Amino acid sequence: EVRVEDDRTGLSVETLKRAFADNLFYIQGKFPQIASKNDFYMALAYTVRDRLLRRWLNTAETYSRNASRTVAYLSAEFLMGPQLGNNLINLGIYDQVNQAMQELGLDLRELLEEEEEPGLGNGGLGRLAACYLDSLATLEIPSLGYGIRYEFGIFDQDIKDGWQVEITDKWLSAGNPWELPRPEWSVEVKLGGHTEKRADEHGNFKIYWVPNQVVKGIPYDTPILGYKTNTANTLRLWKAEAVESFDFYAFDSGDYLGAVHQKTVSENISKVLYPNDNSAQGKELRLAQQIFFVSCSLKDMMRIMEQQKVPLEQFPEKFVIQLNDTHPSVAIPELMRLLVDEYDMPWEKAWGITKQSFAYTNHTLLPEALERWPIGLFGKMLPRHLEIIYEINKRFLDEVRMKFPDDTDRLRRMSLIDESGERYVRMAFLACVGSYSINGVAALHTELLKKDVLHDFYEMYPEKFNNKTNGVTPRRFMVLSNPRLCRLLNSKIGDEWIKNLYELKKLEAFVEDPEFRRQWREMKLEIKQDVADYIKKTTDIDVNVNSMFDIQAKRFHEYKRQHLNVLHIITLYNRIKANPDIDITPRTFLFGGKAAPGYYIAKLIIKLINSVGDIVNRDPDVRDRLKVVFLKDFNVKFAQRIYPSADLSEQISTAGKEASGTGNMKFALNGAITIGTLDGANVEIREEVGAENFFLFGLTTEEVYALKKEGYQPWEYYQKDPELKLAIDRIASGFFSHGDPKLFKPLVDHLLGNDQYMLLADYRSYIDTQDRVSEAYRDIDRWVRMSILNVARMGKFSSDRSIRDYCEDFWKVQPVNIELKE
Ligand code: 26Q
Repeated sequence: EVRVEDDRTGLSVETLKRAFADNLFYIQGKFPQIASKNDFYMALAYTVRDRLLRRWLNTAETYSRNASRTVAYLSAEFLMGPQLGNNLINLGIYDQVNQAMQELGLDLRELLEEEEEPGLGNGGLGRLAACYLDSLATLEIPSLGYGIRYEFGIFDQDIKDGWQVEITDKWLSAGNPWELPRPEWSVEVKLGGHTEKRADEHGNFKIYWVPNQVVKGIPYDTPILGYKTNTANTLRLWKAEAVESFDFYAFDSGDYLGAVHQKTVSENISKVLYPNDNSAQGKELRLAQQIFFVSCSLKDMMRIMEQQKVPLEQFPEKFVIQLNDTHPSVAIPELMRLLVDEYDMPWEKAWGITKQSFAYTNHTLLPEALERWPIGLFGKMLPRHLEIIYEINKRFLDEVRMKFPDDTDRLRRMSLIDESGERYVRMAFLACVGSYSINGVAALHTELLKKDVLHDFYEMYPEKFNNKTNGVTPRRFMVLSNPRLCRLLNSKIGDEWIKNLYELKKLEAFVEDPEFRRQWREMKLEIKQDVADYIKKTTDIDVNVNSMFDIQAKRFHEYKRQHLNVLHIITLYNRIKANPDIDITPRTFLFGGKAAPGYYIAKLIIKLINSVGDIVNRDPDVRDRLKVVFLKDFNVKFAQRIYPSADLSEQISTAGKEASGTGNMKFALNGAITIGTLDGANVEIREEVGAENFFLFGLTTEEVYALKKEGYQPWEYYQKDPELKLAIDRIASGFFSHGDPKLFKPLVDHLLGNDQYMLLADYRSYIDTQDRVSEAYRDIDRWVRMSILNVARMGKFSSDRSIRDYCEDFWKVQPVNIELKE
C-alpha cells in the first residue's frame, strides 16, 4: 500500500520538504535560486502554520461546543518573542524540520534568526503574559489572551558613542505569517463627548452617552500551542481603524481632508507601545489604548456568550478576567456600563456580576508606577465611565463607613478619587474594589502589598489577598534556548522535566559524579564560546571563555542598580591600577537592556557602562583580566542566546523594590549562580536552591525602611570607605569621560545627594560578597556543583506551577482535552 502524506499536515522529512517548496513557490512566488533568506523563512513559517491550523480549529470548535469556562487574560503587553522555533518545539517537529532544511541545503538556525520578533511589551510584565499563555495551552486550559496589536513595538536600541539611540520597531514590514485577521468580529468603541439623561421609548429615564469619536477594533488572532498537546489557544490582539461611516461622511459633506484626518486619529490608537517600564505617564493616548482594547475584548466575550447561548447573567461562570496590572482596569466600569446602560440590568445585579468576574495582579510597589488619571482627562475621554466610578466609589465608601465608623481619614485614604491636590482616579484602588482576588507576584511582594501599598484594602478585604509567585516557561527558556543543557539533562533524567519541572530534582543524584560534572563544565564552556564568537562579531571585543561570565540583563532603572555593578567593576580596576600584579579572578561583565527614552539618568548609566568599558578594555595593566561589554538591543531573541552562557546572575535591586523579577529565574534555570538581595523572588530562589548556593548581600526591606526613617546619609558611607570613595571619585573626576567632570555629574549627585536606592549603603556588602564569588569561582569543581544544584532545585519556577496555582486557587477552570479530527 502506498500512503501519501497530505502536504499540509504530514510530518515526515520528505513531506516537509515538499510542502516547503510548495509554499516558496505559491506563497512567496519565488524559485529557490532567487529566494531571499526571508523568503525561505516565510515558506517555512507557512509550512509550520499549516501544521498547527487543525489543532487551532479543533480547539476553538471544542471550546465552543462545551461552552467551557475560560480565562480571559487582559494585558496591554504581550512580549511573545519569535514564534517559529517555539512552534517547532511545541509541535514536536524540531528535529524533522532541521533535517528537512539540511537536505535542502539550508540552515534552520539561520532561518530562525530571520524572524522579526513581536516585541509588544517592555519587560517583565509583558514577558510574564507570554509565559502564562504558553503554560495555559500546555495545561490544556481554555483561555484567550487579549491585547493591542501595536504597529510599532518596543523600540530597537542602537548605541552611538556610548549613548542609547532609539529606532522604531517595524516588526510588521516583512509581513506576519503567524496572525489571521478576523474582520467579521470587528467591534466599535466610543470615545469622548458627553452624557445625557433622556426618557426611552417606555418613558423610563436612562443615561445616554453621546460620543464624539468612534473607532473600530479589528481582531488579529495568533495561535498559542501547548507543548505536546493538541491544544492551540488564541492570542487576540486589536488593531484600531476608522469606522466606514467616516468615509461616507467625506463624500456627504465634502470635508474630504477632515475625514482622512479622522482616519489617522483613529489609527493612532494602536500605533505604538509606550516604552516606559515601571513608570506611569498620564497621557491621553495611553488611556485611549486602554479603553480601546478593553472594550473590544469585553464585547468579544459577550459575542462568544451569545454564540454559545450562555445568558449574560452567567458571565462569571463563563469567563474569569485576569487584569495584568491596572492597565486594563477600566474594564471594571466598562463592564458595568455595558450591563447597566446597554443591557438594562439593575445596578446591584451588574455589580454582583462584575465583582465575581475580575481578578487583579499587582506588579509593582514603586509609587511612580501606580496609575492615576487626572479627573479632567479621564472625564473628557470617558464621561460615562467617570460617572460610574463615582457611583462605585459612593457605594464603596458607604461600605467602608459601615466597617470602620467614624474614621474619616480612612475614607480619604481609600477613596477611588485622590482629592489631596489635583483630583485623580486611583486605578489600583478601583481594581481592588472591582475584583474578587488581588495577588502579588512573589511572597515578599504580596506581604509588602498587605503591609504597605494596599494596607487599607487588606484590612477591608483580607480574604481577597493572595500570592502567586511568578514563573517562566521551560519550553522557550530551556528547550529552545539551551539545546546543549537539554541533551545533557535528558541523558540523565529523561525528558519528563519539560512538563513537570520538579523532575529536575533527580539531577541531585548526579552531583557527586565527577564525569557528569566534567560534562557540565564542558557544556558551559561550549555555550560561552558561542557567545564569545557573537561578541567578537558584533563588538570586536575579545573575551576569555575561561573568565567568569557575570551578566546583568534587564531594563535599565535606578532601582535595579546597574550602576552598583559598575561601582564593583571600577573597584576591581582600581585594585589592579594600585597593584598591577594582584591576583584577580578574570571576569567578563556583560550588560544588556533598554532605558525608557525619556529617562535621562537610566540612559546616562548606559553611557557610563560604555565609557568604563572603553577604558578598562584597553588598559594594558588589566591584561585581559576584566572585560566590560554592553550588548545592544536586548530583546527576547537575544535573551535566549545570552541566559545559557551566564556563570553569575546579577539580581541586585534595592530590597523592597523589585516585585518579583523573572530574569533571575531564567538565569538560574540555565545554571547561573545568583548574587542578589533579599528582594522579589530572589528570596524564594534562595530558599529553594539553598543559602550555600546563592550569594546574598545587602540590606533587608526592613533595614531599608529603618535607615530611611532615621535619616540616611550617603555621604557618610562615601567618607568612611576608601574603596567606595575612590570609585566614585574616578567617575566624578572625568577619568572615564576624557577628563570631562560634567558628563556624569548628575549621576554622582544622585548618589552623594539623596541616593534614593541606597547604593552606597549596600556597596561594602556587595563588594565583599563579590570577593567571595571570585574566591568560589577559583574552585571550579565547587562552582559546577553549585550550578548543578541550582538547576536541580528550580522546579518551583516553572510558569506551569504558577498557572496551576491560579487555576486551583481562584480561576476554578478545568483542563479540556482536545481530540484531533478533520
Ligand atoms: C503605565 C502607564 C502608562 C505608561 C506605562 C505604564 C507601564 C507600563 C509597563 C507601567 C508598568 C509597566 C511594566 C511593569 C513591569 O514590567 N513590572 C514587572 O513585572 C514583572 C512580572 O510580574 C516582575 O517580575 C517585575 O519585578 C516587575 O518590575
